[in-house]
Order: sequence, then C-alpha cells, then structure tokens
Amino acid sequence: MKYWNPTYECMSREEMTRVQTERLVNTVKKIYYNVPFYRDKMQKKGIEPGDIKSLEDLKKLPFTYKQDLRDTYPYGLFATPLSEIVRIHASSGTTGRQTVVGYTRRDIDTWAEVMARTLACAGANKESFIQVAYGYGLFTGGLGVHYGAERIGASVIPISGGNTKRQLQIMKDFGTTILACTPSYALYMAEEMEEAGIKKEELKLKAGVFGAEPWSANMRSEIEERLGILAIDIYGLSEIIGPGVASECECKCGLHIPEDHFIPEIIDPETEEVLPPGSKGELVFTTVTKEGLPLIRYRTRDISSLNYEKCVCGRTAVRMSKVTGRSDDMLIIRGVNVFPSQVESVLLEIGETAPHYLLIVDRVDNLDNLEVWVEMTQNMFSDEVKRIEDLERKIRHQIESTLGINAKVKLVEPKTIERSEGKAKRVIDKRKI
Ligand code: DLL
Repeated sequence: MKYWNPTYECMSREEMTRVQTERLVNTVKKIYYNVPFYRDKMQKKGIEPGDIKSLEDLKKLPFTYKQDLRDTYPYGLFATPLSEIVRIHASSGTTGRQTVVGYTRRDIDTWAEVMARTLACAGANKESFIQVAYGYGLFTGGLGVHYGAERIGASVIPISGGNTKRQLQIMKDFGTTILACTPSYALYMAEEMEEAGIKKEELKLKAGVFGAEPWSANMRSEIEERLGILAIDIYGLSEIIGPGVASECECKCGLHIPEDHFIPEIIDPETEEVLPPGSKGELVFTTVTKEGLPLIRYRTRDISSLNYEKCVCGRTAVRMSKVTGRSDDMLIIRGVNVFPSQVESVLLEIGETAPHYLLIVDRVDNLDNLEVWVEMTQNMFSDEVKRIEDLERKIRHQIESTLGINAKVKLVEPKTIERSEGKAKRVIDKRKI
C-alpha cells in the first residue's frame, strides 16, 4: 500500500491551505470559549477569535510552552468536559510533574488515522505482522502504533518493550514483517540476534518504524544492514498526539507531516520570529482537529526545518528534516525524556550531598547508560564505606522512582567536578548520534 489517505497526503497546496484555514478558525474559537488559559493569553495580546482569518494570522496567536502544561497540571488546558475524555497519557517532566494529555473518542480516531499514514509509509498493509516493541502504558509509543496498525487491518503483536530473547523468538515464529521500537533498541536486537545465531534470512522482517529519540544516518545504515530491512524515522510528541506527527516515506528524505491535523512552523527560539521554509529552527505545532487537548503554537524545542516541495513518493504533505537536537537541555535516555533539573531536585530532596553533580551519558552495546556523579560533602568523605554505599543506593533508588530510569550513582570526592564560571556543565553526552 503506497498511501493510506491520498486525498490528504497528496492534496494541492491551495486545497490544503483551505482545509487548514477552516480548521484553524474553528480551533481558535473553541479554545477561546472553552479554555480560560487561552482566552486570557489572547486577551492580553488584544486579539479575538475574529482576528484569525487566514494561516498568515497564525503568528498573531500566543505560544504554548511545556511549562504551561505543568502550571495547569493535570487537566487545566483540556477543552472538553472530562466526561468526554476516554484516554490519558503522560510523559515525564521536571520535579515529578508529568505532562498529562487527554484524548476524546474522536482524538483516538485521529491518532489511528495519522498512525495508519505513518505505517503505510513503511509499506504496511492488511498482510503485515507488526511487532510493537515500544512501551505500552502512559508512554504514547505502544498504544499509538497499536491503534494505527489495527486501523490498517494488519496483525498486531503487542509485545511492548524488553525481554529481547522473547522478542526475537516471536519475531521468528510469528513472522513479523514490521518492527516498531526505538532505533537504539532495534540495534540492540540486531546484536542479540547475531549472538543467538539467528540469521536475518530466517526472518520475514521487511521494515522498521523507529523513533522517539534522535538517530543518525550511520545508525540507520547499520540497522538496515544488520536486520536486512528498510528503516524509517517516525516522529511525535505526547503533547501533539504521540507518534504520528511525522514520518519518513520510502524515499527517506524528510518526514511528512499530516498537515490537515497539525500545522507546523519553524521559529528562531531566541527571537520567536517565524523563519522562512528551509531555515533551521525550533519546530512549533498547532493542532487543528484535536478536541481533548488542542494546542496553539506549541513550542516543541526540537530543531528541524520545513520543505514544501512535492516528494518523489508523490506526497505533497510538507516534510520536516530529521530532528538533530533541541533548544533546551532535555536528554532522551533509552527513550525516556530526562531533564538534568529532575536529577538535581532528587539530590536536593535527599540533601546529604554537595550541590555539585554531573550526568554522563554513554552508549554501550547500543544501549544508553546514565551515570550520575555527585560530590560528597567534606564530612561525608571521611565516613565509612558502608554509609557511602547506602547513600549511593538511596539516590539510585530515588532517581529510578521519579525519573523511571536506571542510573549508576557514584559519590565522588569533594571538588572533583569541574566548576564553571558561567553556565554549569551538568551533562557529558558521549553518544555518537
Ligand atoms: O516519544 C512519541 C513517539 C513514540 C514518537 C514512538 C515516535 C515513536 P514523548 O515521550 O512525548 O513522545 O517525547 C517527545 O521525543 O519532542 C523529541 O525530542 C523526541 N523524539 C520523538 N521522535 C523523535 C525522532 C514520543 N524520530 C520527544 N527523532 C520529542 C528525534 C524524537 N527525536
């Protein structure tokens, strides 16, 4: 199957502009009358729904930041009564406050639609066996891909993440044709496969939809070579819908955005000025069909650029370039979003160490490793080993329960961590991605 929904995926620019404008006008009315937060923001800017008549007017609207979701935690930006919400997801956030997102029945339907487009980009159809090795749960990866795969009519294998040996056994026995997981997990699976003596020729695998974290061209070649598949990049974020916000097609030359649902802009993260097509900057999205949590000009912090030229695959939907970095300090470690400030607040809460710490991220055997170095206080330094080990364990445990990620904690001698005269350097990222 080449396209899932050619009407929208291959629509002319004029027609798409018409669809987007109509939906934008409606969304702005809806948020103005249903979400006090947006009404206040618009009133402060001196604008009313009637001022938004065209896509050009988009830039008059206020931005929405991740912090706004935290400040209105958990449901403050929802635009429908809670009784209309049929699903909640969340993504990790600073100091324990998660970013909570809600979907109405129609939102779930929209999500299945955009995910079906993504999977069709990887060649999925009714005959496909799709192994969903993204995590199921509050994370949007597992269920997002799941609903899209069912929409297509493929056979879904909802295995979730982890238990690599079983993943490989199932991939072989069940005849998986499409694998969905993070690129680093795909590479890890390839390695375990070689170790287990399974040859790629024994598998029916044809393609993989990999995302939720940045990955390089080298990593793609390695995955494609070792698994013998087409590996495409899929992008998304919980706030906008989850996976399904953009996807590469077989041309692998940018990720198509379902613009009839999400309108992208690229801005300069410092001046907040909208940049012309082709410029690199921060990606901003406005959702124009979401009911539960419509967001206006949401600052993703992801760095990308937009290309409006028609793609070789025939799709006209705008393409965003692969996300290469962020305009904030968020790290993605084994698919989990981590802010250094989260670690800092764990340390402050425990309060038994010096306030100097360093996160060292590395990739060993294709898996991300996080090591947290924390300085001991002068008093503690002379303490017995057992007490130091106990504290390391306590910090590790606390990091795991607040961030949901395993870290190796190392208490280091006072004054080992380099001091900075400007912005403190909290992270050393040794991963070559
Ligand atoms: O990671 C949704 C997702 C699930 C996308 C499965 C693709 C596949 P969050 O946990 O909210 O949602 O994290 C969103 O992850 O702002 C990016 O910084 C990063 N990210 C997601 N996809 C990619 C990608 C999901 N393909 C944050 N390349 C986003 C680079 C990505 N970064």
